[in-house]
Amino acid sequence: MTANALDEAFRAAVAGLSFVDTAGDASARMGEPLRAGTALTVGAALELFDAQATSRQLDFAARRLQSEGRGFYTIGSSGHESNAALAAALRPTDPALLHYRSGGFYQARAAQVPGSTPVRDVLQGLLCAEDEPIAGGRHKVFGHAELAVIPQTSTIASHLPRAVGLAVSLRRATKLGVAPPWPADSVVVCSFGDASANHSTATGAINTALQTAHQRLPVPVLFVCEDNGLGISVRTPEDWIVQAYGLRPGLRYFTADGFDVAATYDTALAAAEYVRRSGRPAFLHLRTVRFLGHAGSDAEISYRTPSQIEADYARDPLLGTASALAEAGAATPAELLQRYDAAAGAVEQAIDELSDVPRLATAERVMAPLAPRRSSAIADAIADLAAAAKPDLDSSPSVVVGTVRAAQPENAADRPEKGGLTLAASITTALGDLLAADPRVLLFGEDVGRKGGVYGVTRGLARRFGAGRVFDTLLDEQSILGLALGAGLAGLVPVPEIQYLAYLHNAEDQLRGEAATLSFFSQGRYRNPMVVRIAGLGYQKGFGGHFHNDNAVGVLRDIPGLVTACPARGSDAAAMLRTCWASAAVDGSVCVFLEPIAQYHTRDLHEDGDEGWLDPYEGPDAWTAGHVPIGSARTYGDGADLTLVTFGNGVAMTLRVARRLAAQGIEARVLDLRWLAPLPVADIVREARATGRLLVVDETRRSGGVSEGVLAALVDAGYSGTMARVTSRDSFVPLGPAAHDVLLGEDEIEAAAVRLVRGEHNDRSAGAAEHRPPAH
Ligand SMILES: Cc1ncc(C[n+]2csc(CCOP(=O)(O)OP(=O)(O)O)c2C)c(N)n1
Ligand SMILES: [Mg+2]
Repeated sequence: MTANALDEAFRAAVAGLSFVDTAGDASARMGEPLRAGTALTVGAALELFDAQATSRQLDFAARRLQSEGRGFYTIGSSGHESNAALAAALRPTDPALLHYRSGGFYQARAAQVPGSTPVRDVLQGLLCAEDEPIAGGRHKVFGHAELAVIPQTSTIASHLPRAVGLAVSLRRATKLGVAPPWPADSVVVCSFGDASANHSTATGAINTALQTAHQRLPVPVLFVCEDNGLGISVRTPEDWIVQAYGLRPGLRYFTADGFDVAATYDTALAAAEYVRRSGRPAFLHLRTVRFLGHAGSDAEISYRTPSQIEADYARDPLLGTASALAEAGAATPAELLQRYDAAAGAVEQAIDELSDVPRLATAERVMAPLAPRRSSAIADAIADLAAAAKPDLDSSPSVVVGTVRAAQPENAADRPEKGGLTLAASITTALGDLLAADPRVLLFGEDVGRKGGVYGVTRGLARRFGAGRVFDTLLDEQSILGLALGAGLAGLVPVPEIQYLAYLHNAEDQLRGEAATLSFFSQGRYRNPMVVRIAGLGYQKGFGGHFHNDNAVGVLRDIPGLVTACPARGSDAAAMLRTCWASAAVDGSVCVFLEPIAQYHTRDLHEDGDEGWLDPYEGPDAWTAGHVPIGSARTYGDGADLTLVTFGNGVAMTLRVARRLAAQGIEARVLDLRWLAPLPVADIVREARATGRLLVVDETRRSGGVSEGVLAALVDAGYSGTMARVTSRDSFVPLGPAAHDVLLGEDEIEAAAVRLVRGEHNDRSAGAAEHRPPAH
């Protein structure tokens, strides 16, 4: 269906409406109900018609602008404009996460906020204008900080976990004394399509909301399904949405036909009131039609007949509002068409004003909001943290480690004897310090609360800080990350835990598509700071198999702006955790804190009982001096023969190998990357040039693993020395002793180091055995 055909059908239908002349002064009736029994006044209905008409005219303009080569986006809202009534039923401060067809909502929301320029906003989005208010020309999204509209990605339903997380967090933040940016009694509204309602992200988020409400915790979220019966070309089975969501215990279901503006408004009002009053989730099923195909590029005629398409004209929500107004005697057909044309005129005028828009023209400008890193502000935040931590530490139950206090670890292996803590105990203690010093910090995940995490890393923290701050979640990684996304928006600093790296993969888009893009698509107007703790990597003793030893980090390394920390030992872990916290709090960074499980409770480095892998836990006085900036490596030794670059489990292995090499007269230095993204490039290049021979010791896979980044960084920097790598194999990790056949081992590291020093490295790199030339 073309825009012209829709326009003509609407004009003809309005012209044919019968106007009921109530013989009164229409302007005097603005405050009266549109019809008996509705809360929608005549005046409000006229405003809704204007919002709907404006949205429709913007869809027409989008097609025209594209045909002129000026516009770049044509997915429209035509047929869905009844969502304007939803906006009118909500407060303009109710956070909204909108479907891409919620154009009517956007216009009506903006009409509630003086000074808004919603026509210009949308056009600037279509034109990719650099001064568009939310994405700044990076995408066409509905979003505006002053309108409480949080921009969404194109990934359908991916915003629902965040919406649920925000609903849970608004009241929780207020309880914790943290003022969220929206009123504590807000309703969080999220809209999505009928096909999207089947997506596991949607079903998971709705389930999470219900499970939360089932525990009598507030989760004031209104799910709005804009049901046009189609997902691109695929029909949603008749009555499926009501079957799926109309009968869910705990989910109050409301339904409205978008053609009937008064009924839609009344139903939305009842739904919003229910959610606000009860703090429980509700589902509003808004029945719509879809005009103009899925997008400008969609040849709808290939999967729908002309008569099917034309039958929808009679259900046009603009026509519905127009006919209700005519029937009420509030506007004549001619007056309605005048308003419709006035909306077109306003759109045209705004287009003229935007005839010469500035567009993003350099990579630097595109990337500017990607990941701000204000290193001195991060350092200052750590100094402030130290000041805030001191009074609490003085009074908290803790044990003295050297001259420093730390929480008492409950795992026997982690108890300090010679004045040091394991990696796990250092993380526990540092988490405790963060919780004590910053009331915005929340810790949550599967088993994080009572059990204290699968490996005991959060043990004791729920008891110490209460279930409001350290708590168990349900078993759904998308929802755990969604809670973090919402909590960050609400002004908190969430520290979610994912039990194993393998199970991040299952929810990865919440990090990649949602968390990491928000700053980019909102120019930092919205941020979702977080520090995602993930237990991962291989070499676990006692709990084997791939899923508990997953070493696939490629999926993290290529996410623009994401910080990935990977501490090898306790002292680094504590300092790096504080850095991640500060970066999240100060710059809104999305940080992954990858904890090598196999090092959690390791005490010894070279020999049994040497306790070489225990570290003192430094107290607040040392935090500033001990600050570890993002992207700064740690170097062990100053051997001149060889530089061994490693991280994670590799650090302890490589330090042992370095000792064995020394016994053979090879002096190596060991560089622990500490940060897998951004890589400490300057440190790598400096230490490589210091010896002229570099071996990357990488426990992750040969393909997509960390070594690729290290070697490429050296090539980019023009490093001219020799270099080689040893890695784990491109395999999943098997259960039992065979794990060591695919995971990198110390013998392999040592042999490669010796070969490199002897100049034999090129033909003997591990993992490439099948390509090796015959041995000489
Ligand atoms: C996760 C994901 N898969 C596929 C797509 C491609 N896609 C975009 S819109 C769409 C159909 C959505 O239909 P529905 O939810 O009913 O919304 P409607 O467009 O009908 O309003 C699809 C498959 C996507 N954006 N995201
Ligand atoms: Mg649909």
